[in-house]
Amino acid sequence: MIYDTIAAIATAMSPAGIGIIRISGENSIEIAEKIFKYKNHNKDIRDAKSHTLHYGYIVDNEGNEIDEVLLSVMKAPNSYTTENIVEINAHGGLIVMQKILRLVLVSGARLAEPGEFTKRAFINGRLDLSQAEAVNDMINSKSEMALEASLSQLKGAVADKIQAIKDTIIQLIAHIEASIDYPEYDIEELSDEHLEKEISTIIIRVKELSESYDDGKRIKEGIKTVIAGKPNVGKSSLLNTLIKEQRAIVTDIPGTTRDVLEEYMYMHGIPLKLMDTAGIRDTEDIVEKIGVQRSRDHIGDAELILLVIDASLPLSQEDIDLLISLRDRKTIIILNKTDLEQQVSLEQISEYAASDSILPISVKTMDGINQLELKIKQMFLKGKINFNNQVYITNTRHKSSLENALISLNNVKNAIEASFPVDLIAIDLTNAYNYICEITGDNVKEDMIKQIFSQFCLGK
Ligand SMILES: Nc1nc2c(ncn2[C@@H]2O[C@H](COP(=O)(O)OP(=O)(O)OP(=O)(O)O)[C@@H](O)[C@H]2O)c(=O)[nH]1
Ligand SMILES: [Mg+2]
Repeated sequence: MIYDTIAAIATAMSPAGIGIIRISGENSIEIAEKIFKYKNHNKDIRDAKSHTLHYGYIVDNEGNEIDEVLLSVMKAPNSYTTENIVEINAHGGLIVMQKILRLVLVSGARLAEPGEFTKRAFINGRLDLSQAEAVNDMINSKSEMALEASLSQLKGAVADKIQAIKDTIIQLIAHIEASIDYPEYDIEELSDEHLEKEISTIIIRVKELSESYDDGKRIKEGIKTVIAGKPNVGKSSLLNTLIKEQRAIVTDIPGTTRDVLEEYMYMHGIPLKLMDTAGIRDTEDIVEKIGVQRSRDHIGDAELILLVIDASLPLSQEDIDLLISLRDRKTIIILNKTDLEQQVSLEQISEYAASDSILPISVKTMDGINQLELKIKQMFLKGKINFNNQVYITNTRHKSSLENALISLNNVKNAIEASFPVDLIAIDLTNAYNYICEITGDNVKEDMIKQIFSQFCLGK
């Protein structure tokens, strides 16, 4: 299909060495001809071969040189969008880039909407929907691991799994439909046992993929790790040390942190979303009170809690209350300030928590920080989280399509058990198929018809 020609600044809107203006559509090379002049000769850019780079100037309609650039030409269909693409590599100044973009727009392009280049790549069939979404995820990746997950999705890892599931469902539908529509061909009917077995296998595979979302989400967003404790124990200091940046305000006044601070970090291969919270205590201060409530809320749905206790002060009731309330949670108890004289002993804490979850450290001298990082790593590698080489879905839309497919597949299973007629079963099976197709964004009908006839060679 032919669309209008779109253009946008493709690089970040900040001063940089190089900035790229991207133009895609039928007229992009004509537009380039209007604004580009070769440095050393008078050739016509329209004669350029695909995938070539050209050195020259961008000039306005009065012939003024705006910037010295490298211009690349990628002709349809071998480009990102499958359309003619011109990319102008300009000097990255904001004013220059905007000037060039304006010139491109005046010369016949329209300003692209967000994601429109990738949308065209999808509409023109170069990427499926899950791959197009992966492009966006890659751009927004906060860690190497998240980047790997989206790269594998872009390469089609999710699409391959989906395809395998789709193939199995469609074979069943094809078989059922053919036996309904072409009784004269005497197609062997599927036995209920066979059908049930096939459906159960599909359910397991869909479930597996759907459940990979939790790990996928962890990779994308990090394991929610809340640093908690009463005021002034060193929570904010710990956050700053772990992320190696003076991000949170640290003072010796209890109640310094009022709001929740969130930082993403990558610890020994494990992505963490670290949260520094307000120290928990009873207070009349309205602002602090809200902060304390937020701390409690975040502790409520944290996956890991780093409970900090000031070991240079006697254990207080506030510490004990927190220790008790976190008994059944995944918690590391950090006895901080070991550089000072100790008032809290390991034995005391062992009354409330398993001794291998307690760790003395000093944020001030960095004693124990390595052990803390190792402990966090151990906790997650011991557990069921395993981030290696699996296919994860990381997208909520995919998750909900898979869940809907599961509902339909379970309906199929129940219908078989209740010995419903096959055409009813086919309806639910088709629903499941359509939900799965939503993930890759396929055209369902054509796909299905093609499959049915290719499988059975009917109607020749
Ligand atoms: N001696 C010593 N002092 C520390 C250590 N860690 C933190 N502190 C000090 O303890 C005080 C409180 O530290 P913060 O990090 O602000 O404590 P917090 O738990 O975030 O406090 P609130 O935000 O008020 O809840 C500061 O004066 C820090 O310099 C440590 O390991 N040793
Ligand atoms: Mg603080």
